[in-house]
Amino acid sequence: MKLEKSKKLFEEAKKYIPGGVNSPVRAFKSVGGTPPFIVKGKGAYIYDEDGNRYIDFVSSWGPLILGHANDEIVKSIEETAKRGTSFGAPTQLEIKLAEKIVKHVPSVEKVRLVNSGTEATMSAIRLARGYTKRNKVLKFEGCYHGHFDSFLIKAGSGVMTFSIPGTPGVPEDFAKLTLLAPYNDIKTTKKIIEENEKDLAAVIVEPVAGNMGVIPPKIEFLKMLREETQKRGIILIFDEVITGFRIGLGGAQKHFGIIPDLTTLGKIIGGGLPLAAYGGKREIMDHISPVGDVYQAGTLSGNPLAVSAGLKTIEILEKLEKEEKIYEKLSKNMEKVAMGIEENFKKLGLKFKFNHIGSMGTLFFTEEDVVDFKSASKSDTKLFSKYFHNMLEEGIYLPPSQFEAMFLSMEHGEWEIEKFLEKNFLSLKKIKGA
Ligand code: KE4
Repeated sequence: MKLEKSKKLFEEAKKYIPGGVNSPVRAFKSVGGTPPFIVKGKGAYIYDEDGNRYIDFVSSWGPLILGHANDEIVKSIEETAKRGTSFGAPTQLEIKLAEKIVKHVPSVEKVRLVNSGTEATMSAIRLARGYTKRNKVLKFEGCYHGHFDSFLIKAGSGVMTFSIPGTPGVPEDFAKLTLLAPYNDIKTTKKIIEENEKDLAAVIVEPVAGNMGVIPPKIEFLKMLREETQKRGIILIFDEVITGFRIGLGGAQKHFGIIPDLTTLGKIIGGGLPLAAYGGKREIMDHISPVGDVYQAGTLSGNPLAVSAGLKTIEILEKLEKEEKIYEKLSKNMEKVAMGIEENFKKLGLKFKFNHIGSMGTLFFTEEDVVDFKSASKSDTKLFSKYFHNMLEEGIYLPPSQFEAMFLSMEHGEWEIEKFLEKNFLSLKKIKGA
């Protein structure tokens, strides 16, 4: 791939923006090389400044389940923008989106819209602390919930890619209020909950891990979390920023039949615009200002522009689910990808691992089953980088990190899947030869 223009733009960007990017993982630091500067996206494709076309499996890190520049979503944004983008006042549109979320997400009786996943998880933690009058929170190694101080303790996305355990700038006092347990480890987690039950305000978990690469939960692990928190009045928070409306209209909680006290959402519910949410039981949510005394606010929260994109997205998903069982279709397509990869492994005598659920998946360069942060960390990131660049060269745009998820959208059809598998074979073969 010719990347002359992107190279120049990257140098230009670095003059004004730290690392030339507005979110670290985009800088390709963990895979090396120059990130293509994108000019356009349509359907399953993105195009860079040098005129290269890629099949996009990043989907803006999850939001674009309907593909890039979906005509109906663009139209809805255009129409809304003509009436004004933000008023800082209540609008009917917000009720409509809140209604959809309440209708589909089993745990949500009331919901507050915010602007990013970090804002959603940060607010959910504050609410849990305010509601329980306790201070400690338990998270899981390798799970990432955004860049709120209390979470940057071995987070699995971004930070783990840079392998920084925690990060400078987080006060010791914050860090010590966050407990860590291994994902899917029932025994250790139960013990930590028991030992800290008096101080634990919340347990926050990605019900399907996406930020150390994709790791589905053991159902007994989620069941244990629900039971152990329930009996101690600890708030169970499912961080469904990735999985919400990704593995079904009701997210992972509907899929696994395990209902948390609070849920955070983002990505898909904004349809590609900045919008996220936290919600849950009325009894808990009514502790949020102005009803209750736990404060949280936001200038652009629920702004009509982002809400119109999110609302249109969910309306389309509802229609597609009714007419053609879109989520089953997306899962079947990811099954095809998984089978094809396994076939390529066999042909090449490779024994790597491909974890997937619904339309999200990760190819781990390790021969051990990947069930938690420890086993994910055994992946050969150098091999991943070679594979990543081989695929990029072939016009396949994957997340530039071993510890992220690739996504299929409604726009990834037979041809795109065949192309992916063909290039996957070539890229793996090249590595074998390397
Ligand atoms: P944002 O603040 O980036 O909107 O959301 C934070 C967040 C919260 N919870 C989960 C489960 C998440 O995956 C995220 C953000 N995901 C990363 C990628 N895995 C965003 C990409 C980036 O950091 O640029």
